[in-house]
Amino acid sequence: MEQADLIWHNGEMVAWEDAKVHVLTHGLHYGTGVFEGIRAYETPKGTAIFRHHDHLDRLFKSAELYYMPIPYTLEELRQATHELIAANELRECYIRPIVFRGYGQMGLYPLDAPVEVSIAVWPWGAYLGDEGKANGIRAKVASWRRIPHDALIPHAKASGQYLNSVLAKIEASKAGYQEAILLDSHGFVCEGSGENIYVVREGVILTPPQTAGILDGINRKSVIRIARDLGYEVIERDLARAELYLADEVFMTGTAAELVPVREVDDHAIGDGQPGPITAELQRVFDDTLHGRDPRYAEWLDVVAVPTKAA
Ligand code: PPE
Repeated sequence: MEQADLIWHNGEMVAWEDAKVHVLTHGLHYGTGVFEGIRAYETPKGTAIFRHHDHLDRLFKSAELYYMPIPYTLEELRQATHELIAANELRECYIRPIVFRGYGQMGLYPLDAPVEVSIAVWPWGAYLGDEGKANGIRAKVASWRRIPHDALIPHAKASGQYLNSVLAKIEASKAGYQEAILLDSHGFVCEGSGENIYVVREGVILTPPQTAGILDGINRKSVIRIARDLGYEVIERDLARAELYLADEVFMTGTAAELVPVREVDDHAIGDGQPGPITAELQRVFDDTLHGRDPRYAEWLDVVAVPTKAA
């Protein structure tokens, strides 16, 4: 991975290589952590963090669902992130805040272990590759089902839950595909290993509902809003696996991945095997939105003052 200079760790700026934890950190053993993936982009107003408040709000909700009180306010973490981006002199970056149970207590009762908070920022290019973003990726339905609501909390972005995504991703990669699509425990389409998923059929955009075990993606909300503003009908409903194969277009969204067309699922070409027109239009408007080129969505940008390196 690419590195930056500084990481914010429990209220201090520390050197990248010094941002370390003890091997008996609770979260390392039991996955007791929650995190966010956020991106900042260069915009005409300077570097801006996309839907920063919404991501931090989800971080606080994820923490609460796992009984982890965060020892900072949302505003403190927002400010810390601004300072961190400025201190690292980054114009564009991925932002990874993580809240986790630290060192001091072993065993499955975590409430006496300290809650630690770190924020890292670094440059992270196209998650599924530039080629994938431009021409679409090949995806495979995983044999692993997405974690059910009655075993874990799909609405929480929790570290331990990602073992499920990791298994699906390894399986898809070893089979030669760029991404995995997970079905929910009822066999309906759920999401990618790190992205929400959408199908376009006869001009209508379909996406699995909250009850399908999805992560309630910030980009999902954004793209649904953009699609409706463009006049498209967006329906949240259960999707049968074959509806992926029969789709005119399939695409995915996520912070790391952004908006990525899917050109094949399980070796079935989607449409004519190239990104379709609705996907391309949404991708263009979404990209303009992220980069502050669309005034309709200016309220989603949290502008950071970053000194230029040359100055
Ligand atoms: N589902 C899952 C399981 C998921 O992890 C993500 C984000 C999404 C949907 C899309 O959510 P949103 O980013 O709010 O639109 N995945 C993050 C982690 C990726 C990683 O490899 O780490 C991300 O995109 O940052």
